[in-house]
Amino acid sequence: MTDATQFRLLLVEDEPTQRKLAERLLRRAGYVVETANDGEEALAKILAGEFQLLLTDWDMPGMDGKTLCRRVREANLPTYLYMLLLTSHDSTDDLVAGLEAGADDYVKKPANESELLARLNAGRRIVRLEQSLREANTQIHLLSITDPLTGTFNRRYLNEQLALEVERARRYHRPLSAVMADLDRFKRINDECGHQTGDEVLCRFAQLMKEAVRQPLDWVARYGGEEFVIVLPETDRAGAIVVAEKIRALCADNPMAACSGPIEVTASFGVAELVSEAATQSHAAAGEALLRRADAALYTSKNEGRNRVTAG
Ligand code: GH3
Ligand code: MG
Ligand code: MG
Ligand code: MG
Repeated sequence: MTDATQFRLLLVEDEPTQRKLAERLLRRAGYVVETANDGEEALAKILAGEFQLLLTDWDMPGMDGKTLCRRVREANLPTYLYMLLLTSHDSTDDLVAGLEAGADDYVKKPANESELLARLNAGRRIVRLEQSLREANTQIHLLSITDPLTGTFNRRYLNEQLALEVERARRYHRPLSAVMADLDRFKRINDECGHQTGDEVLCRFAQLMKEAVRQPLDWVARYGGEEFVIVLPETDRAGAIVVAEKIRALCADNPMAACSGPIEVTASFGVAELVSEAATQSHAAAGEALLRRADAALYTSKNEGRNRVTAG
């Protein structure tokens, strides 16, 4: 955001002539302006729409500007609204009360045009700062739950989210299953073709799993090394076997490019469904037990010759 045209501003003023004048000034400065005649109308518009700036008169019939500021702050909007009070109250006590109610700044009436625009400019800097902070936070959060190599969720997310899935499944009496997947003889691919090819195979396998499930309801996490967990809410044991078998076949039937031409890559799978007997365990402990059972089933698949699905 670099200029005023990308800022939505709500102007609140009960006096029609003053409102018109201010509206014209703000539009000329490039703001996208909406108006309201009093505090109630303004609050409804703020709660319904996305504004970045509020310029409000203090004295108005009904809800006044100071109360409006307080109500906006109490609403805890998802994005920051910069609020500027226009006031003929000029005692220090009044101004302090306005700022304490949640206004960011004030301009005394009658407002000097260039001062008003300069103060709104300062408001835009705050709004931009808050926006970039929010974007950075989202990005950091995403990084903190993503496996950098494969783009699946990571172990941290698995631990936290699986407990929540267990909680939801228990509360609504819905099935929940987990599939543990492990590439077969993967060490050999690394040894024969190098680690980089190994990495590529891992990424392709992760991609294949993500495409095979119903995102975002179903999700895939890297458990570690070449082991992944597929979490399947609303899915019972039989359904989870179907998903695992589909991925097993997709993998086995589609050779992946490697150092000396395409190579067959297979994987083994262990399936488990959340059991109700575990209802006394904590959600996290029940999630861990679910994974242990899927892992035991995977171990059976490995022992029985690999490239297969076993359900516990
Ligand atoms: P199995 O069929 O019994 O699963 O045999 P395996 O060779 O797949 O299993 P093993 O546990 O012996 O070896 C796993 C290999 O996975 C060894 C390790 O170097 C490799 N590996 C783990 N993480 C990565 C990674 O991020 N990139 C690459 N290229 N290799 C990885
Ligand atoms: Mg007024
Ligand atoms: Mg393996
Ligand atoms: Mg392994």
